Amino acid sequence: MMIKKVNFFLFCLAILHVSLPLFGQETFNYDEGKVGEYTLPSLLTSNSGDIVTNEKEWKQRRAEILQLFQENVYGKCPGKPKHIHFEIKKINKNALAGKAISKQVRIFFTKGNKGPYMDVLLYLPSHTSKPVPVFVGLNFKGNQSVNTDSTILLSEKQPELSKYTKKNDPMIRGNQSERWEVETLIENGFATATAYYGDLELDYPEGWQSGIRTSLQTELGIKPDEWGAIGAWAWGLSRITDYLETDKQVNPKKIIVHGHSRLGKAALWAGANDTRFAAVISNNSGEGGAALARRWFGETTNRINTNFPHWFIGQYKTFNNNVQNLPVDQHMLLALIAPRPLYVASATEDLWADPKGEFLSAKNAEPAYTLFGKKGLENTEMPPPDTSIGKTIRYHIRTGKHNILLFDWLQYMVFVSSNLK
Ligand code: GTR
Repeated sequence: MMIKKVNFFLFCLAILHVSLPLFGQETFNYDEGKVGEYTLPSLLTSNSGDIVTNEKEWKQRRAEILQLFQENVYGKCPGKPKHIHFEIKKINKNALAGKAISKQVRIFFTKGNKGPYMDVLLYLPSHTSKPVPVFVGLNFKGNQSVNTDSTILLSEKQPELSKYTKKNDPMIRGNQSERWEVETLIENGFATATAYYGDLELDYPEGWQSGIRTSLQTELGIKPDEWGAIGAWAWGLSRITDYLETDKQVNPKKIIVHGHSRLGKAALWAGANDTRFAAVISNNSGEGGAALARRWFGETTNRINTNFPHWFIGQYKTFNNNVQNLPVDQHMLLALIAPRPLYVASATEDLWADPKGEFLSAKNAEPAYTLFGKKGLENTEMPPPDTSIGKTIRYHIRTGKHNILLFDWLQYMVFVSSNLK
């Protein structure tokens, strides 16, 4: 009898062992054959069970979905601080060999100029008679990293990060310029605005203590644990937009938010919350960004929450081993961008971000676009590498590694020009 019980116990364990990867996703899968079955939460079925069939009903459903993401993934998203103000630190009318005007603007979030701030670097094409569209995105290593332009003010916050991470990361002008096609954008009539993401919150688990989640809690009426770092970065993107709306050289109806990787997650969340962003671009944003959480491939919910406990709220961690119970999946985040143009991009060697999961997520966001009579990806199969497909939702998978490169930028410019007439 005893032996039988033990055998039954072992049998159960064996079953659990087989099924845990599918549901708990505690190990990493790179085998398409092992992805398994999953069911996505229904985009167009409201909390009360009604099917959404038109724009008007979508408005309500959209609010429900936004709330589900706030409560389960990214946390609350505060609005514009009452005392926000801007200080122009530097204007260069002859930037980039005369091709551009650069403006460096400090955004203060509280009264006076002693409180927390973020430093924005804006390049505008010099030879334009009318307000221009602008690409807005945060950078990983300080404004001086985006271009070798010696007039860019050095980041004040970036050196602080090295103190905590103990990684020697000297500030080198232009060491991220491969990712920032400033000249190409300017030559094509676009402006580009950026700020260091660490101005909002330094990217390490205790970074919130010296970031805006702590310093602005009274001003914004939100406790540090009611949102996460991704939320803080997304909030910062909206504050850049607050400034851009005051700049006469910028077209406020053509503000495009973009981001790579973790900053792609932030760009999507910013685009979901702030409809002033006329178009949204996610570059290799992966888990917690464009990629479906339920698809067991590459990074998992468990892994992202373990490695980066500061990115999302505590509630998200409760789904570490049962992602199938998460009331949302990322196609619903993408749908929050509808009917605005959305670009999702992957890279062939970036399996960690699950390119197919990013594609399928974009595909499953389509029904929201259809409600507005907009065309999404249309294709049901992933396109071959280096081919962009779709209209209002567009997708490509670039040959190569996890990065944002000239090929990506060229697609984004065409996408914006054709969608934001
Ligand atoms: C990875 C992380 C990804 C992605 C990436 C990045 O370590 O697992 O989710 O965001 O970092 O930001 O480069």
